[in-house]
Amino acid sequence: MSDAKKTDWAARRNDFPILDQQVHGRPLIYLDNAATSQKPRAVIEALVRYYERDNANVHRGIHELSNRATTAFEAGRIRAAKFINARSADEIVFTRGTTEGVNLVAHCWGGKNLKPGDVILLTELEHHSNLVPWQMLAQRVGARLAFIPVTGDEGVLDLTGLDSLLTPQVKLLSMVHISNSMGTVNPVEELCARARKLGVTTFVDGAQSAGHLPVDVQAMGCDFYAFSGHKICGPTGIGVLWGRQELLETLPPYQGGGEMILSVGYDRTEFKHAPHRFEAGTPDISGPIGLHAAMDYLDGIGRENIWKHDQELAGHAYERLASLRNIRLFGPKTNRAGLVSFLLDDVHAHDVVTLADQAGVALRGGHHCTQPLMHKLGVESTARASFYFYNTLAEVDRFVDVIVEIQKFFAS
Ligand code: C6P
Repeated sequence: MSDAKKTDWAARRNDFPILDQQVHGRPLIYLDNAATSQKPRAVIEALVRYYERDNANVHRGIHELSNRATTAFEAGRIRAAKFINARSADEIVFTRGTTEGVNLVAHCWGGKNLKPGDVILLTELEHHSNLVPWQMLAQRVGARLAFIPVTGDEGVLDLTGLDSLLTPQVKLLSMVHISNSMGTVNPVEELCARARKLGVTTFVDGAQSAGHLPVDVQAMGCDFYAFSGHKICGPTGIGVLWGRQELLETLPPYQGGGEMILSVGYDRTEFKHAPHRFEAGTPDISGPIGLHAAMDYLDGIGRENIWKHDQELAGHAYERLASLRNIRLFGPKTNRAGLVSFLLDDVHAHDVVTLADQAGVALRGGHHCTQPLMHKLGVESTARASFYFYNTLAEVDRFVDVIVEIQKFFAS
C-alpha cells in the first residue's frame, strides 16, 4: 500500500477547525485553496503561544523575551531552508509573500544587472505578480519582455521555439512552477538547465507549488524561488524568497532602515550581509513562527502524499466535468495540479461562483490575476475549483453535482 493510501485524510481534515461549519445552511466545501489555504490548529496554536508567552522585538533586545522571539524567528528561517533544500538559512529572505519576492529581485537584481536592450523572458502563463514587476523594471532600465507561448486551452508551454527565444539578449528567465489559473506544471528543471547553459539567471514563482509537492531548489537548478506562507497553511503576511547565496551577496539592499545595517553615519551606511540586508525594519515576527509550524505540519503528512491526493481530486473533478455538455475546460488533461478551471456555455463565471456559494461551495471566478492569458484564450474569466489535502472525493462529487444544478438552472 502506498503512503498516500496510509495517510488518514479524515483526521488531517479535523485539524482544521474552520472547515467544520455551515455556509448558507449547507456544509462548507472550501475549494478556493489556490487563493489561500486554511490553517491547522498546530499553526493557530503556535501563533497564540508566541503572543501569549514570547512576544518581543527581534535582533535588538538582550532581555529574555527578545532572545526567545529572536530564536523562534531565526528557527523559522532554518526550517524554511530545510523545506526547500536550500544550502543554508542565509539564503532565505523573509518577505510578505511571493509578490514581494518578485519585486525584490526585480528591484535589486534587475536594477543592478539589466541594461537597455536586454530581454526578460517570461511565459504566457504568468500571474500578474510575476509580470507587472518585470514590466516596471523593463520600463525603468530600457529592457524588453518576451514570452514563451502557451498552446491554447490546455495551457501547456509550447517549447518548440525556445531556442530562438533564448537569444544572447536574454538575461533573465522567470516562470511560474504551477499555473494558478490552468493547473499546468511547468518543466522548470529542464527550462532552468537550458537557461543556465546560456548564462541566463532564473526565477521560479513557487506560489502554487511549495505547499503541494516536494521542492528542492538545488535540484531545480534555479537562481531564485519564491513562495507565500498563506498558501501552505501558514499565516498571511509572510513569504520566502530563496536566492543562491553568492548571488544574494552581490545585490544591493531593497529598502533602507533599521536592522539591515552594520553601521550608520550621517552620510553613509554599511549594510549587513544577506539575508538581513533585505529585511529592513521590524519584521513580521509571528509570521516565520507560524510558517515553521505549517512546514512541520505539511512535512508530517509528506508533500509527495499531498501531491498524489491533489492529483486524485483534480483528476476526478476533471473527468466528471469533462463528461458534461456545454462546458469548456482549461488546463492540461494529464499531469495537472490540484485545480480545475472551466466555463459553462452562456453563464458568466461570477454567476457560477455566486450560485455555488449558495450551495456552500467556495470557488473562485475571475481572471485569477492572469489577464493577458485570459485575453489570449479569448475569455474574460473562468470559474476555478482548487483543492488541498483536506478536501475529499465526496466534496468533489458534491461540487460537480452543484455545477450540474447550475447548468439546469440556466437552461430552464
Ligand atoms: N494567486 C490565486 O487565487 P501572493 O499574493 O504574493 O501571496 O501570491 C501571488 C501569486 C503569485 N504567483 C502565483 C502563481 C499565484 O497563484 C499567486 C496568487 C492567488 O490564484 C491570488 S490572485
